[in-house]
Amino acid sequence: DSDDITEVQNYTKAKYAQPNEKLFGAAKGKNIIKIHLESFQSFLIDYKLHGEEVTPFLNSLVHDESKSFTYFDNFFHQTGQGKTADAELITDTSLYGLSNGSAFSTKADNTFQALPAILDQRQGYTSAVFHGDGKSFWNRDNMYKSLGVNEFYYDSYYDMSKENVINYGLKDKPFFEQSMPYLKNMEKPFYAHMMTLTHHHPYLIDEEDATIAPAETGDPSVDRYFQTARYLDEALKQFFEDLKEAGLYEDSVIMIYGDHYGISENHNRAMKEITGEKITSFKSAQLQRVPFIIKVPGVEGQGINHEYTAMTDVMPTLLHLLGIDAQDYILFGTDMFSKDHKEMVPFRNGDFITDKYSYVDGAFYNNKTGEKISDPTESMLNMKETAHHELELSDKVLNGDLLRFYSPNEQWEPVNTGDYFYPTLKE
Ligand code: GP9
Ligand code: MN
Repeated sequence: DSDDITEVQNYTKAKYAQPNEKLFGAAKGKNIIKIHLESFQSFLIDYKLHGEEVTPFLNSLVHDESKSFTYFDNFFHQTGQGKTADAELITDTSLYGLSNGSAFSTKADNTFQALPAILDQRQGYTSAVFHGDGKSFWNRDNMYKSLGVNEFYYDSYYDMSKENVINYGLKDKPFFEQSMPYLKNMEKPFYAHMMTLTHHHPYLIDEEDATIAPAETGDPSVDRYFQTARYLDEALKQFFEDLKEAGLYEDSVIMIYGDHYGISENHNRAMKEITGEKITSFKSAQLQRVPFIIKVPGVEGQGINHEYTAMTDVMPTLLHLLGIDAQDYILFGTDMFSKDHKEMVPFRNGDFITDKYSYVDGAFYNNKTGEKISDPTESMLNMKETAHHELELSDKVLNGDLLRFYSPNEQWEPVNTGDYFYPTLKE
């Protein structure tokens, strides 16, 4: 009830981090292109297989000589069973997914105060999601209405001929290619979310699309993981060229993130060969890093930023870049560019990571040495309580549909899902 939302509000207001003055409003009015790298883990960045870079294009953004991009190398996914859908939920609402199942599937009728709706209401943004799969996967066609997504381009908008499709859906190269005309036609400013798919378990790839030999661990999905990552990297490179040609590159915010791990703990033997280290539970937690790369037009990139950050931080960061104070909203993350950004990354299972130590499977570890800490300090134990409390509060929001009782500010109008409709282009 409303007491519960007050408890949540007190927590998030106390956690709030003031914007970085230099960046507040720096992206106001700019188009935002958000690119979802399916199953992409940060260990792929700069990784060399058979002496070759696996993802040369992404690596070139990470080591950007033009100083446009900032790469967060300590950014973590926080997804649970909702996988892709959790990544979408967390980055657009700064709430956590559920500990069981996917909120996209079970909480789509809730009230949300999500980025697409806020950007529309505050600054006239048009939002869209692009994805080469059926519209009802993860209940997207219902959930997007509650988030305030204006346009949804799904399989009926694409040429899904046999040669264009593998595994779950449209291959990334035709996906980006065929998305361009829709993107170009969008009303500006827009918030466009491009969701790739080919680099998805079990990493199937057609021979003509494979431009790097598989790894040789003998674990087939691990071995192919590098081939689909390479394919995704090439698709992305082509998309950047097309954006430049369309005049959409220079003046847009471009934000790239990995959605969740691609290699589960079932593949620890092969991953030992890949990383050269035994995959302990501590190591496994460290492997939950996914890339977060961002370019803001007119703002010099920072190169590699080592701040410990995560998916819940994305929405407050974007709000501040657009000049909207995050303080009004119920958000569990904090602005990654703020001096007061909070370096505590809770995972959905209750483990968490800070810039100095990790709490995994009931034990604390020193990040630098990987050694178990047998006598955790008071502040470490308090941090554990805080991380768990934060997850519980987020669960209360979703399970009690608490945002019904919350009005962020005078500008906020509750989303009316009846205003949204995602017509099928062809059967
Ligand atoms: C399907 C795609 C895959 O449309 O988003 O979802 P995942 O299996 O990664 O959650
Ligand atoms: Mn996914």
